[in-house]
This record gives sequence, structure tokens and C-alpha cells, in this order.
Amino acid sequence: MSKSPIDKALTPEKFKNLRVKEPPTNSAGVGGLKAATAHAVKYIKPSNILKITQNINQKGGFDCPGCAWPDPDDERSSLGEYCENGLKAMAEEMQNKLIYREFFANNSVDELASLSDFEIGKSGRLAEPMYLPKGATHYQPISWENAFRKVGEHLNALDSADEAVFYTSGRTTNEAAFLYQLFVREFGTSNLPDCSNMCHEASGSALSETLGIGKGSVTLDDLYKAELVIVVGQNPATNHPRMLSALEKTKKNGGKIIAINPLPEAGLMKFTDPQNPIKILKGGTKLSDVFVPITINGDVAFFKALLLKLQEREEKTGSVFDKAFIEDYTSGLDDFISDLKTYNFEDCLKASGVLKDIFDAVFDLVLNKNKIIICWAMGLTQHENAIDNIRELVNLLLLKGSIGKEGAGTCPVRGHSNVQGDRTVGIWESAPQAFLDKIEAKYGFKPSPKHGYSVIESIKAMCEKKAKVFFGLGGNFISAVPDTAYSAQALANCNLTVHVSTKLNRSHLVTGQEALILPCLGRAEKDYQKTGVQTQSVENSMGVVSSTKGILEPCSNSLMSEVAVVCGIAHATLKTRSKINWLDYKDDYNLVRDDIAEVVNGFENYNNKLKQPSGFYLPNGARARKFNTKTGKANFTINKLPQWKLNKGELVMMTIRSHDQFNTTIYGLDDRYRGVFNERRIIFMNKDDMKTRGLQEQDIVNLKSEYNGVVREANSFKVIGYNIPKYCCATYFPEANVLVPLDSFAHTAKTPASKSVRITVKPAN
Ligand SMILES: Nc1nc2c(c(=O)[nH]1)N[C@H]1C(S)=C(S)[C@@H](COP(=O)(O)OP(=O)(O)OC[C@H]3O[C@@H](n4cnc5c(=O)[nH]c(N)nc54)[C@H](O)[C@@H]3O)O[C@H]1N2
Ligand SMILES: Nc1nc2c(c(=O)[nH]1)N[C@H]1C(S)=C(S)[C@@H](COP(=O)(O)OP(=O)(O)OC[C@H]3O[C@@H](n4cnc5c(=O)[nH]c(N)nc54)[C@H](O)[C@@H]3O)O[C@H]1N2
Ligand code: SF4
Ligand SMILES: [Mo]
Repeated sequence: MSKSPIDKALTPEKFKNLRVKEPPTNSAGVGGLKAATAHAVKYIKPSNILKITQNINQKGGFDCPGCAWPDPDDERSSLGEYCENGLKAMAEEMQNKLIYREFFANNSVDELASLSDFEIGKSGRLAEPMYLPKGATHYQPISWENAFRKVGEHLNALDSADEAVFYTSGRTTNEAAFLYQLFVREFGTSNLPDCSNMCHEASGSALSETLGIGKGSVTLDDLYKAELVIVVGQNPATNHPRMLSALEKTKKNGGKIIAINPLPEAGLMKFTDPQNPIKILKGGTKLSDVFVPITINGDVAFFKALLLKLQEREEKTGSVFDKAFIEDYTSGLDDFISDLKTYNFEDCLKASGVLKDIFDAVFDLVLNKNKIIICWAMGLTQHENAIDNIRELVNLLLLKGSIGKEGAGTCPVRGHSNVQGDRTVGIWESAPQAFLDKIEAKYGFKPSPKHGYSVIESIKAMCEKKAKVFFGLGGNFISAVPDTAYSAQALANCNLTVHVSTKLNRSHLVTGQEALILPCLGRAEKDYQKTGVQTQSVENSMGVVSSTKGILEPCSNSLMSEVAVVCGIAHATLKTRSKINWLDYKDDYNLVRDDIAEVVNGFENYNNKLKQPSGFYLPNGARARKFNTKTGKANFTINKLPQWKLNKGELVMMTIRSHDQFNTTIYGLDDRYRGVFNERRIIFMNKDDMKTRGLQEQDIVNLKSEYNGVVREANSFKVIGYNIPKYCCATYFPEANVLVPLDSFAHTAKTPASKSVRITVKPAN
């Protein structure tokens, strides 16, 4: 009996050998360097290590395929512009093991699915295109030409172009992303779900509405000059490690830092720059001046409490709000204030779970500082009320006039290295009509004006057999999305699933009737085309577009670049009905950039501007106090206090990243900064919550979530008592995704609420 799609999609319930230590209070330092080097030596060819470390994030080198944290505009450190996790990302991408047809002949899809995510990833780099025919148990080799033909045949056999979905993960470069969305639109659909839908979509929606741009407003230099940086719902030591070097500069310049997080994450407390030998000797910098151990999803309540006290003080003294800014640049203050006054301070503080003395310390800093930056990530965006979380922090910045001036503003810290760029160049299921009009004017076809499917809508459409072909440009859809069991069935319902990937992952194993794996070049590899080695470009979290060019020889001769894959598929699908000479682009990526320059705002003279060693800044209205909103001003908004009460026995669970993973790619089994080693099937619990349930350290438990009457289960997790607020708990993603309900998502943005899942915890057996 072959495995069901659900069995293949779930991570196996096998335990390793869990070890737990007291979590450290300092991050990076020599420990970080040691861990990174050990990783690199284990997986990368020795001759490549030096080349990588000398070129990563350097001007003219290649962009780190890890997170979207920006590189300094000015001098780059000769000791290295990378972090432990950047090097781990490289070790993963440039693994010295390769997967050819023999590997697939020796391992059936079912056998591969019973491996852990860690084992799947460590199988090696995909080295040639593979095809899984209908009913087959093993992948077989296929030529590129036949693979493109198959995709074309399946797409052309659909009754409507809307029966295909085209997913993108955020590593895709601007060039590949632009061509991909162009192909999808010429094919006839707007079904362009992307990882952003599960990530910062809520930030984009909330910021567009309030400030007129779906991106952050600050630069690295602002961060250095801020008087106060508030880091909410973010774990930079793991997920944006070089952000800690920037925060260290903030501190050195006299700035203060507040961290708001249910967990006392190590990096938020203290940091030693591993690239700074003197700091290593001195023992590092204390980062957070105030740590706020908030309850999960207590942020609107906490910000409301702050806003209420600021308003009270303003009424008394008239010196708290930046009245000139509010008068000139904002809209909606009066309505906002009258709504705010309907709330009670004590109720809000109680709902946030924060003690009064900690609140007072935060209030003092906010009151007395006028250059404030708020940084945030998934701790704010993955809730049903995510939009309200972000709008409420914008309200605070507006009252303080902390937007569009040096050292102040919004800083949503983006995830994937080019997730922001992908959206800028058109990966968007609901792109604005003005952008579609420009495509029509340039290419002479009319893009579908309908909004396409986001991630959640794509899953529903596949499950209901309204979508029949799934195409993924990068990513690991089945492990990244919520509601694993339902989503597995959705993929299995497809006629064809296709993945353009560097590495084997679980999505290659939860297939439609037929499946293709199309192996592509990684960031660090030279992209040889007719006109020579190609340069590509990416946009970082602060809106800087810069070039990236591979420096290593490709690990296999049978790889294609993402650009070449998109051109090949577009050509094979659209043939003579296309208005575009698809194959020309792959020979010379300058041609792609010339097109982007014509179609996308801010990219005029793209090829020339890209030659600047540090890249160039895209225009940013909010940064210049030009608010491109419906009112033409920055908008105050009214946000409700979330009304959620746990039922008896329930806990609220956040699904978070360990230090040894990049999303669904598991680098290793440790979470060093939380003192956890050699295990991922764990649940962090408050010790009181353990006691009420009669649980001891390392007891094995089963987890259950119930939402709108549907029960979801995940079995076999080991309990770890941890410094986490009462009634809150944490598990790792993707192991716990099976518990995240598909229909629990942020209003408006549809970001899955994977940081507030209500669960019950019962001893196994
Ligand atoms: N090494 C590494 N780097 C990465 C990634 C990776 O997996 N590994 N992923 C990349 C991607 S795509 C992204 S989006 C980012 C993710 O970066 P993060 O958002 O930092 O990642 P998460 O692990 O999801 O952590 C969320 C943090 O929010 C806190 N939190 C959870 N719920 C709440 C809440 O209700 N309120 C508050 N105030 N805090 C809360 C958690 O305790 C945790 O510290 O990182 C990017 N960089
Ligand atoms: N429960 C829960 N679920 C979550 C989250 C959470 O916090 N909790 N976070 C969400 C977030 S923020 C995000 S962004 C998504 C991430 O969702 P995805 O972006 O879909 O997932 P990744 O794990 O980043 O994708 C990894 C795969 O990408 C491929 N890959 C790597 N590099 C390249 C490349 O250069 N080119 C190509 N073509 N392929 C490449 C490899 O095959 C690898 O296996 O997950 C979301 N899911
Ligand atoms: S901070 Fe992010 S982009 Fe920079 S080196 Fe580390 S992982 Fe790469
Ligand atoms: Mo993300």
C-alpha cells in the first residue's frame, strides 16, 4: 500500500536524543563563529569556503540567500559581511553531495517521505530534471525540452488559465520574478500566490492604508540615529543576525532599545559581534533596556495602553504629541482619539499580560523620545488581528511625529532575501490596475484584471479541483502552508505539480498525478548564458536594489537558471500566440532590466543604476512625508481590542523558528539560543501550565487544536519548561503546521494566524 498524501506531508513522529541546557543570555560571539565554521566545513567543498566568505554581501559579489537584512551603504567589513546563519544558508545551497537519477531509482517517493525534513534536505543538491509519471512510485530522468513541453501541454489543456496557480518563494531575483509574472499574465491569470502571503502581507496592507507604501520607511542610517528602537515580535539573533550589529550602533550612539516578545530571546538581551575581535574580548553589548514579556497576541492591548497614557499626558501638558506634524501630514486624529477614550487603561494592560512597572519603563522612554523606530516581524503579522497590530503601532509613530524624519519610522523586517523585490516587480495576485495597464501598453496584451488566488485561496481552489496545475518557483509549499493534512489533499488533487528548486524537499513528495522537479542554479553559482556570466538584482528590506553575481562553478552541468526556466516554459506554452520573444531574454538579462525600467516605477535607467557598487534606493513616499493614501495624508486608524478568550484547558500556541532552520530547510537539530539540542518535536510551556496538567520535563504529549468545530491533531512532542507567559506555548514550524487552521487568518491580508493557534495538551498514552 502506498502512503497517503497526508502521511507523506507530515513530518515523521520520530524522536532524537533531546538535551536541554539553561538558555544563554548573550548571542553570536565566538560561539556563533564556531557553529558557522563547523557547518561550512561539514557541507561545503573546502576550496569554495574562502571564495564564499570573501564575496558574500561584498560590493560586486553575490547577495546572501538568507534573510533580507540590508548591507551597509558605505564600507563593508573586510572581516566579512555575513553572519552564522548566512554561512549556514550557503552551506545548504552549496552542499557537496549531488542527487542524480540513481538516487531516485534507489529511493521511492514513499521512502523519501518517511525521512525527516533534516534528512531530506541533507540528501544533496538536485542535479538533473526529474519526472514522476502517473501511477509511478519513483521519479525518472527527463530532458529539459520534454519537461517544458509537458508543462506547456498541461497548461494548454486547462479549460481556463485560472485553473493553474503559480507560487513564488522570496529568493527569486527581480529578473526571474518579473519574467515569471509576465508569463503568468500573458498566459491569462493573476494566480500568483507567494510566500509573502504567509509572511508580511499584513504589514503591506496596513502600511499601504495608513502611510501609502507597503514597505518600511527607514534606512540603516536611520537605525543608527534613532533615539529609541522598539523591536516587536521578532527574533533577530536567529532570523536577521546582522540586525544586531546595527542595534549595537544605535546603542553606541546613545539610543535605547525596547524588546516586546513573549520570549526573552537571547539576541535581544546581549550581543557580541563575531566579526569584531575587540568586542569578543570585552564580552559584548547589552542591547535591550527594557524587555516586555508580553502574552501572545497581547500587542494591540499593550499599544492601546501606551496610547491611552500618552493621550492622558497630552491632555495635561500639551507637550506629548507632535502637533505640527499631525496638523500638516495626518488625517483622522479626532475619530481616533474619541475611539481610544472608550477603552480603559487597566483592562488593556491586563489583556497584554504586562506588569505595571515594566509598562512604566516603556512609557517613560516613549514619552521622552522623539526619534522612534518600530521594527517587527512574524510575531505581529501571523495573527487574525495582524492588520490591527500594525496599524496601532503606526498610530503611535504618528502621534510622536516619528515618521519621515531622520532616525524615525517603520521597519517591517522582511524574511526571504528578495521577497520585497519580487512584489515590487509584479509578483502579486492583486496587483494595482495601474501596473497592469503599463504591462498592456508595453506588450500589447491585456492582463486579467481579476484578483487571483493568494496562498490560502489557492489551497482551497486545488482542494475543490478548481485549480489543477501547481507550479512553484522555489519554496516548499506543503511544509510552509497551514493545515498540512488539508493542503496535502489539495496538491494530490492536481493533474500536475512542478517545482523549480535547488534542493529536495517535502513538496516534491506530495505530488499531483504527475510531477516535475526542475533543478536550478543557486545564488552563488555563475549563470553562464550566450552573452557571458549574467548579473541579477535583488531588493533588501530597506528598499535598496543591488546586483548579485555568482562566483562558483555550477555544481552540475544540467542546471538551468530560473530566468532560463521561465523563458523555456513561456516559449513552450505560449508558442506563436505570444507577443513576446521569450528566448531572447535568457541570452542577455540586460534586456529584462530594460523592460523592468519601462514598466515598474523607480527603475528608470536600471542597468546603469545597478552599476553603482552599493546599488540604489527606490523612491519611498513615507520617508519623504509624501503619503500616497486615499486621503493624501498619513491616516490614523481605529483598531479594536481583540476579543479572544481561551476555553478552559486551552493554551495559545505560536509556531516559531529554531536557530538551526531557514523556514522549512532544517540546517540542524539544535536551537542553541534557547538551550535545546538534538530535537525539534518539542513544546515550550510555562511551568505552571505544566503543573496544572501534571506534566514533567520531557514528558511526551499530544496536541489538538479545535477551530470552527474542526479538530486537528499533532502527536508526540516533548515538553520543555520555559520562561514563557502563562497560557502561552511554542512549537516549531513546520512540525506544528498541521494544527494551524486554514480558515484562521488575518482579516484583509489573509496571512495564516500561525502565531495564535488555540490548542490543548494531553499526555500521550
Ligand atoms: N536563520 C533564519 N533566518 C530567517 C528565517 C529562518 O527561518 N531562519 N526565515 C526568514 C523569514 S521568511 C522570515 S519571515 C523571518 C522571520 O523572522 P521572525 O519573525 O523573527 O521569526 P519567528 O521565529 O517566526 O519569530 C517570531 C518572534 O515573534 C515572537 N512572537 C510570537 N508571537 C508574538 C506575539 O503575539 N507578540 C509579540 N510581540 N511577539 C510574538 C516569537 O517569540 C519570536 O521571537 O526571518 C527570515 N530569516
Ligand atoms: N506555522 C508556520 N508556518 C509558516 C511560518 C511560520 O512562522 N509558522 N512562516 C511563513 C513564512 S514567513 C514564509 S516566508 C513561508 C516560507 O515558505 P517557502 O518560501 O515556500 O519555504 P522555504 O522553506 O523558504 O523554501 C525552501 C525551498 O526553496 C528551494 N530553494 C532554495 N533556494 C532556492 C533558489 O535560489 N531558487 C529556487 N528555485 N529554489 C530555491 C529549496 O528547494 C528549498 O527546499 O513559510 C510560512 N509558514
Ligand atoms: S543577516 Fe541575513 S542577509 Fe545578512 S548574512 Fe545573515 S542571513 Fe545573510
Ligand atoms: Mo517569511
